[in-house]
Amino acid sequence: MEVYIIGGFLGSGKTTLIMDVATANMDKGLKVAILVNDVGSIGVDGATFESKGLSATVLPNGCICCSLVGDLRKALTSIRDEVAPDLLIIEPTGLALSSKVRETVAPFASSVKVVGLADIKRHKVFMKKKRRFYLEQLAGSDVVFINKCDAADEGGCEAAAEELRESLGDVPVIPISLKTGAGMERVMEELAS
Ligand SMILES: Nc1nc2c(ncn2[C@@H]2O[C@H](COP(=O)(O)OP(=O)(O)O)[C@@H](O)[C@H]2O)c(=O)[nH]1
Ligand SMILES: [Mg+2]
Repeated sequence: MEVYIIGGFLGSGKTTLIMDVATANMDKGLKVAILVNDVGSIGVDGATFESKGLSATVLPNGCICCSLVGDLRKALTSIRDEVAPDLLIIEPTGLALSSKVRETVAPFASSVKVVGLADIKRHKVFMKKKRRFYLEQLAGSDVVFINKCDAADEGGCEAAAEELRESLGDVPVIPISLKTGAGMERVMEELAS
């Protein structure tokens, strides 16, 4: 099974992105499963996913990058053996380091892709006040999307993308809006091709 890990702070649009990506892959005939560890909105996410016909596993009360590593391994084993999806999409908590989740997931997956989701509305504040963690969380990604560009000032998302490219090095950084659909063809190129 292929695995996508969608990292980023609470409220940056992880669940919204996962629904779009899961739907696009299901439309292509793939079997898709979801594993949610987002303590902020567990009930909602689990129910929402199930209502779309996705197999959803929820791991509440902890973080799969640290206290729940054992639970994550158990969940991965049972998803792989019992659900056997083509694609598993994981939503860690907003505080998880995706690079740590990747380490745990790798032995269970034929391939792992880590996506970092940033929120343009909070980019400036995070660069100033939470810079180290913000960049460390995004740095483990194979691709970074800056979301909510519909709510940015003219040129704001491109400037933020450039700033992140300078800080993160080799990672592609792509401005998008999950609300308006701007940049979605790049999202699907990366995650549903
Ligand atoms: N303006 C705007 N809001 C968005 C966009 N994408 C998601 N949101 C909203 O941001 C909020 C948090 O989204 P959610 O997917 O739950 O984020 P998560 O906590 O990372 O899973 C929700 O109210 C979404 O409707 C976007 O592109 N633009
Ligand atoms: Mg969520």
